[in-house]
Amino acid sequence: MKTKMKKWWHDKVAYQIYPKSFYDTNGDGIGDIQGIISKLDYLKELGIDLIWISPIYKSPFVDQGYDISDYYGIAPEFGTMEEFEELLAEAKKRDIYIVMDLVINHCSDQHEWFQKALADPEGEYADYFYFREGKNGGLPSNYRSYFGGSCWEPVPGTNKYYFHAFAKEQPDLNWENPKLRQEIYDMINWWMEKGVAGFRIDAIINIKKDVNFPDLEPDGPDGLAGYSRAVEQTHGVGELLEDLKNNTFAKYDAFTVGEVFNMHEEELPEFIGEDGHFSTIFDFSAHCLSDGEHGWYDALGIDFNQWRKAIVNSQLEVQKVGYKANIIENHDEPRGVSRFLPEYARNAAGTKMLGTISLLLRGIPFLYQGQEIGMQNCVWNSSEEWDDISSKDQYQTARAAGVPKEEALRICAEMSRDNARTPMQWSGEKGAGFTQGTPWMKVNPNYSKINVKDQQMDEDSVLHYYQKLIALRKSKEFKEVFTYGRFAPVYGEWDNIMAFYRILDEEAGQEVGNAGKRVLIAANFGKDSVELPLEYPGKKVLLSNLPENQAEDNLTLAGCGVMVLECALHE
Ligand code: TEU
Ligand code: CA
Repeated sequence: MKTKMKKWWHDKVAYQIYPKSFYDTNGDGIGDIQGIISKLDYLKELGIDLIWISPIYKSPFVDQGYDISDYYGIAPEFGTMEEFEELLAEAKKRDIYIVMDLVINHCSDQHEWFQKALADPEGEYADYFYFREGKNGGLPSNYRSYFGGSCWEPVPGTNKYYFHAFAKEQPDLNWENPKLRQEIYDMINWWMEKGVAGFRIDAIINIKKDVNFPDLEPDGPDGLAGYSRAVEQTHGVGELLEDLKNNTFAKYDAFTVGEVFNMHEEELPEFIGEDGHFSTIFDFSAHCLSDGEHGWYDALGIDFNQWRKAIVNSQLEVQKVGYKANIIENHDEPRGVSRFLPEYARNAAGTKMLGTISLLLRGIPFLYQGQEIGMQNCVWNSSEEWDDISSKDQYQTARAAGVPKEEALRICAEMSRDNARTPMQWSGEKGAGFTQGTPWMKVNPNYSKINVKDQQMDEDSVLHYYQKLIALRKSKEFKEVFTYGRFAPVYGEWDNIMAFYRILDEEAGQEVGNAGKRVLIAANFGKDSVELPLEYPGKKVLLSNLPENQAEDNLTLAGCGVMVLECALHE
């Protein structure tokens, strides 16, 4: 890719905050905006440039804020608009950008628009949504929503149904309606004017519908077909996305990161090319490896070779076109340490190894709260412990498919979104230092072993390692190569080795002159030590989770060892 045009966000390191579980300052057991403000210095020290905050708008919290009832209001659980403005100002003082979550495929059933639509199902607000009559005495189509059950829910007092891809409390907005689109654009511009740097854009591919809602081949005992299959077959989202961009983000040079599943691969340049719909989109290629055909219960475990292949292929494809945002985990995914590392590697060394790979891939790194201390999946003793609407549904789905109770619990415990939503572990004190009160959600019992405070006092901790890792990525000398250097996989035929170069040369599309560089990032996911012959003489160890040894001809990597080694650019 010829990256002649540099963008302000190319070299940023981002951090996702799930506000409800981040830090509670008033003892109600719920994280809040003041909690975020009070941790800005912590994030600054970690090296964070940009924060994405999961939704903080007014919401009934059926889906934890992804069901918005007022796009212009802050949820009182989190604070006030004045406090949000204070957050913007405090972040700015520290050169930190704030990115909001934009949930515009759907709103809450409590939103004024939907309430007006229900009150007058023939009126103009009904056309903000998809109100449809049933077919052949049944529902308008046979789609199964993401959270289970039909995508169609009766509109009371009529013979119509409204469409929802997610929960029934999250009615989908009708993007074919120009009035609705204008309302959304006005709202986005209002937030941009307030000073946010951009948006993470939720479930955005879903905005385009085949408005004929054709039935699909049923794929489960309920006789329904998963809605994602309809999304896969839908075309034309690009037009809507361009309209969105041109009326909003483009005017502000905003940073936008799309949450995109089921994209047609050939559309990647339109999505994230130089002049794409978005600045970037998340790379979920490793996460999608555990998509089950019918749900979590028939998901396959992730094996190392598949994982390596998924990431390498994705990196090679993306660099022809633009940048993806790299993640290990987020608020919808289990903890990466518990998911992508074999059991013997779920320790500090393995955690540092996984973090090094993720942060030094080509793309925009996003850390998720708690990742920097190596938080892991929680122990779940019963499905009752979950709050998450999706975990509950997946458990029911597994049971309905005949999976025994114990087994259904075990599987869903591994995949539950609540693994990422347990409170941030700030200290070994009661409530993990997250709250003085009763936390809204179970605290992971391992907080006495894994927490910020202890790690701050330990030079060798995961937290200190992440600080060094981010500092290296942003260092004057290596920022260019880690931002614009191309990705080239190496040692792909070696068992358990995940390794790649980042190379700054003419081929990387930059003017390099004498400043060319080659950095090798090599990790040994195995148990036993491995000796790799170096293709290019080693110059300097930049970072490692092993006792440092200068490698020149060979690189010795103990099990769970990772090394970042500057090598000679040419042989
Ligand atoms: O997630 C959207 C999300 O779409 C997933 O359900 C996705 O379709 C699926 O994993 C594909 O494999 C976003 C938010 O991140 C999530 O928290 C919300 O629950 C959801 O949208 C609805 O707003
Ligand atoms: Ca609170």
